[in-house]
Amino acid sequence: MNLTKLLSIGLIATMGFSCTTNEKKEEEKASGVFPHAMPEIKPNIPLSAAMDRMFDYPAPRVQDNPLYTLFKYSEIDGFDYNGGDGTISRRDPSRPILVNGKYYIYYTKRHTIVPPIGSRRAVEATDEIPSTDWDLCDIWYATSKDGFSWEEQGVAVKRPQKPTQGWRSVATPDILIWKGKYYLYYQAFSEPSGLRGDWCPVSVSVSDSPEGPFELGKANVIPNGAKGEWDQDVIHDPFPIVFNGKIYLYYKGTYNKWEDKRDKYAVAVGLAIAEDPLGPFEKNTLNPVLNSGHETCFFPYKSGVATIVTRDGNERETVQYAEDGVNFKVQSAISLPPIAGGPYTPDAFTNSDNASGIKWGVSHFTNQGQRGKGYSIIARFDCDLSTDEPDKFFKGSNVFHKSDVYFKQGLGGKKKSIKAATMVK
Ligand code: AAL
Repeated sequence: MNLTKLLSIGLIATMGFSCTTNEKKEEEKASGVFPHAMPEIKPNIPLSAAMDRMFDYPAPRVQDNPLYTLFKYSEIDGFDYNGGDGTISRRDPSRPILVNGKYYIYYTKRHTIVPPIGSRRAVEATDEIPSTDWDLCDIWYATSKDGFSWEEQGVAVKRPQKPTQGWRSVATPDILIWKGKYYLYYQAFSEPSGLRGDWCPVSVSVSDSPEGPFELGKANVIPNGAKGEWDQDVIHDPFPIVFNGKIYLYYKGTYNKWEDKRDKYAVAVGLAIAEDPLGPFEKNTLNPVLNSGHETCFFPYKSGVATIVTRDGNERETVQYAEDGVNFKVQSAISLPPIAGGPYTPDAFTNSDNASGIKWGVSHFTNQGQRGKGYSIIARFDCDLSTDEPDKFFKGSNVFHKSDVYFKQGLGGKKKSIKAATMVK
């Protein structure tokens, strides 16, 4: 092709493009109708509330939204569950950390003579019979070279001797690396879970190595709120990151619940900030900072903090972001979020103002096993909530289940008897 021909094609193409753009603008102005081609910015025409807020997301199309992702799961082999008889359980894993070429995760492990009898029967729990899946547990750790295949190594934090806090069970850990030391924050139960709700203070243990030994650093490191405050009873799922040069520790609280209003249960997430891992932790004055969520999952993202909100509340199954780590806004709605997710977060402790986000992690599945033999397993999840070149595989906008997933949900409430009566006829 000669140069003249090339130039003229270029000119025609440019003219064509500017005509289309101009035409589009004219069209918009003339009709005030939303255009066929997706506008990159909010068009200057009257918009419905839904189309107006579409431009408040990181991108108007979900497929282009860096804070939207699909989640894909892989089984982790190498963890023995005693044939699934409910006597061994692993749950609530920490985020993986990478030290000297090896990933480490920490998690709740229960190995009891019988499966849990349930929180409603907590008074019947003994030194050998667990009430809940996280009763009579220790914190164990596993390592991996690739994040897919893991090897259990042993106990990281053993429940201490009575009466030290946590003698009944230590559970739901997450890890902080701060000035070369490793800190595990975890729930320390001194009674069977279920006796007074799911009551336990948070302890922190410290070690010079990711492999331990971990020694108790401080018990009750994040104190409960005063009577009448939302977090008076529950400080759960402690989850530390480094942000703004400080330790930002997010935690879950269930409220509006105990003692006499169990069916009014609500969940929120609070933030406590410290300059030293052993505290003092100061609670944010705007707490709670999330109106939804359950197990906590936060990560530094660009110059702010992002979170995966999994279950409970109006904003469950969303990804949210806060430039200041406090005022979170919904960025996307997601499907199949990782429950109790611990994301591998390269910038969890780097205090970066351009954090790269996350691509994988570990999470748990509860409700394994037959009725009365409940236990949990840890699995790997993959996703794309990172600032790298997007992996299109994770930006698909739908998840389709087989019908059995829907049918297995079952019918309850008043309609159950209507259905039963109809079926008989
Ligand atoms: C979870 C967490 C906390 C609760 C229990 C074990 O998944 O929210 O850890 O106490 O359930």
